[in-house]
Amino acid sequence: MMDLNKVMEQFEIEAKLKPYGNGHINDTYCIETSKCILQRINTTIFTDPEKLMENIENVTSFLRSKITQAGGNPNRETLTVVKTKDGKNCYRYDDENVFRVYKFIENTKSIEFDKTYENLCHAGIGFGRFQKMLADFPVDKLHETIADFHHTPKRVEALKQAIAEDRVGRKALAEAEIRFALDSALFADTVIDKLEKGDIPYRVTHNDTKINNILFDEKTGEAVCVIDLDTVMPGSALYDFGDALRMGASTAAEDEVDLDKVRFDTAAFKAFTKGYLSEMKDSLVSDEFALLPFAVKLMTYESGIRFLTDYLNGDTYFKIHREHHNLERARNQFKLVADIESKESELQKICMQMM
Ligand code: ADP
Ligand code: GN1
Ligand code: MG
Repeated sequence: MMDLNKVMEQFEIEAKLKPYGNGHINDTYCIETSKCILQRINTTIFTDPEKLMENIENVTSFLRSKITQAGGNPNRETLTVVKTKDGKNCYRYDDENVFRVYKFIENTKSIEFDKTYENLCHAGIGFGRFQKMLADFPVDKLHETIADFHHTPKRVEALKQAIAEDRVGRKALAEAEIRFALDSALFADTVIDKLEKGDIPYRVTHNDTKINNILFDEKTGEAVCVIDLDTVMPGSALYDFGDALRMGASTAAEDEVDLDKVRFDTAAFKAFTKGYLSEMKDSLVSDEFALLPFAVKLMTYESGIRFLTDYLNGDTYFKIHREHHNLERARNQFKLVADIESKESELQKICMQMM
């Protein structure tokens, strides 16, 4: 393990000395150092961290001025990148070890499990507002940090290649899941086709809208700040909406193995959608609006095939905690896909009632 204190010395961290107490003998000072987050960027996945940090710097600066104009608190409502002493956005120790520092956002909480409908409504407002505030950000200024991240048909191609190669001899263990994935592949190109034809717009999207990528106010429970901006790229609003509900409206964790526990909760969908549309209703074009329920199915399917592909490739992408973890995750996501499909018209009705 490298010396992380040495890493921290590279960053411009404010440290103020303030006289402390009322002692009559010694000179006493309190060293006030701003609380920060240190992250090592995963350079296996994000191969160009400098470009990634350029995206984050541009997006957060843009948000900062929007938040200020709206009378908000930019130190709380968006991430603040702490520069290195030589003015860079990250510190490259070597090719595997690249670090960044953000100011710590105080008095907030993360929600991992046990989300309430109220949490989901606030998450919808948070992600919707994030998209709305970035509506006039110049999309072409952004680097693609992971190529074709939500290009579902290319994800299907990657799965087919993994099946053909069967690198670690797991194909036979995943027959049912492979069949489900390939049988369902027909709908994979719906969103990308519409983007490419110009029926729906490319927007600045977050692309990883898990509920734990929002910080909530500790007291009020309101969404304070959208974090984890590594995948902010040009994309579709549908990706963010669908991905948030993939986990947000599941009754179980993403890797729950008891599939009877894995269901799509339409009331959770309603709660999130209510929050999301309160921000985005006037911005969405009709095709985006019509595809909201479908997007949840699509993103859940995409997530399932990504887990399955990684399983067949020998677990090289997602961290695993047990041998068949990625297969279990894929199974879980496919169970959810089937459940979402059976509820799609009900979800459509919920959306119509909110217009
Ligand atoms: P990962 O990409 O590994 O998911 P995140 O950027 O989401 O990493 O950070 C992991 C966790 O650290 C978050 O869920 C949140 O709890 C906490 N966190 C990250 N950034 C901040 C911050 N600026 N202030 C307070 N907490 C933070
Ligand atoms: C990864 O880093 P984390 O846990 O927020 C992944 C997402 C997946 C998610 C599945 C860059 O997100 O795309 O949906 O796992 N992020 C990346 O849990 O691949
Ligand atoms: Mg995260």
